[in-house]
Amino acid sequence: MTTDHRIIVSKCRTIALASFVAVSASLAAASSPAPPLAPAANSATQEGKVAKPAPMPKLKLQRVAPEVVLRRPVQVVFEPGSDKRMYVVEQAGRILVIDPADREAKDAPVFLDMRKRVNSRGNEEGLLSFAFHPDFAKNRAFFTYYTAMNDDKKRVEILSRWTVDSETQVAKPDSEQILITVDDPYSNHNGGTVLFGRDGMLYLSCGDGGAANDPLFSGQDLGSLLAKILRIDVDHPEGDRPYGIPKDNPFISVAGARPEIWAFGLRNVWRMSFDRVTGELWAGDVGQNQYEEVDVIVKGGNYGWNAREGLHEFPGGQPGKFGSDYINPIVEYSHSDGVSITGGYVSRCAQYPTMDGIYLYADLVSCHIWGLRAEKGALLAGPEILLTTHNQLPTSFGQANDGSLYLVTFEGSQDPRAKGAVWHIAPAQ
Ligand SMILES: [Ca+2]
Repeated sequence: MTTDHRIIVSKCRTIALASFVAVSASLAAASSPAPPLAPAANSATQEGKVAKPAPMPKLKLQRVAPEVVLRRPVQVVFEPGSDKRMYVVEQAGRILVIDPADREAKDAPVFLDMRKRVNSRGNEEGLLSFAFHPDFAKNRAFFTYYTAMNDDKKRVEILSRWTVDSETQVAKPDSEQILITVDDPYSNHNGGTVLFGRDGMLYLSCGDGGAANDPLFSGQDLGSLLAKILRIDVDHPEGDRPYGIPKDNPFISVAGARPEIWAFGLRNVWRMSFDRVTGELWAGDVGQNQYEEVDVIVKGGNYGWNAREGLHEFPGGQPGKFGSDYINPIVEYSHSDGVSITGGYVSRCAQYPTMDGIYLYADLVSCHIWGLRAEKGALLAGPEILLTTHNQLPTSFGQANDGSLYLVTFEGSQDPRAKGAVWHIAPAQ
């Protein structure tokens, strides 16, 4: 979501093709005690020649349930095993269910209404993300990540677990169990995506807490959960914690470090996703004044905030921290091409083979959707603009069980009452 004080955007800018800086995959060792797992850096064939990647198709959109009114939709999630049940997250705190094949739908049943628990006053506050447990079919569990005000009227970010009523297929309103509460100093930069990896672990992205410039220097502080990606085991509580710490988390033996941390130095990962084939974790990290970045997240990785913004030294960054000991983004783009990155997904849909392996991402303000191909952290092709949505502001992407992709947008503005839409993505030809 957008950063700083650019709150209201009434019209998307149309911008020429991005002048990206493509970044090689020569990943430097992190400045952290535990080194990251550095991806390999080439896609050479056995003959030593680099295979030419397939061209990327332009994209087209088809609106889902066009008569259903949505307010500030920020995510779509599909029920495991059922592409007929698409869950749309409204930022104010509701989750609605839509059958994307039903083009005549007039309204959408409410799966969860937690608006009274959510603080959605700030542009970046609200119910931000939701995920089903991998064993949802058995345990009927799901998870939410949202901003709230605690009993002392202080801002907090909350990760919690809920249960669904199997008969009604609606969330049990009294089933919330809070797993993590993070003190949040400012209204902006709250992350955040919650999702599960193929390893069965829950991953959560937390922003740096807000204001500007990372004033608490949370990015490089392993004692803080802010500006991090966390990884926890929700199935094995330990002691006082309602969750477990995976034994292979990178900082469990580091004095003063929070053991939940998987990666750090990330300013505000609004959206992230796993590639279903490779298992790689892709993140769009929202920049401050100049650069947005696409990152592939690795264990223990340090992505440089606030010493760096993208590849560049950040003015006002933590003294003495700028250097080369950070993992480079796959690509960065400057604020001449957009203002706030919306991370997407790697397309993995048998119906659309020309899109296979393309990572899609967008910018909330310029409304471009780009595609790129990468392999093991090395850029192979792109990024190219595959579509510009103009007056539809891309807030999120979603992926169905069949691997096909969806786009979520605000219509025209980020006004607090803005309507929104969900779109199915397909190749234009
Ligand atoms: Ca915040």
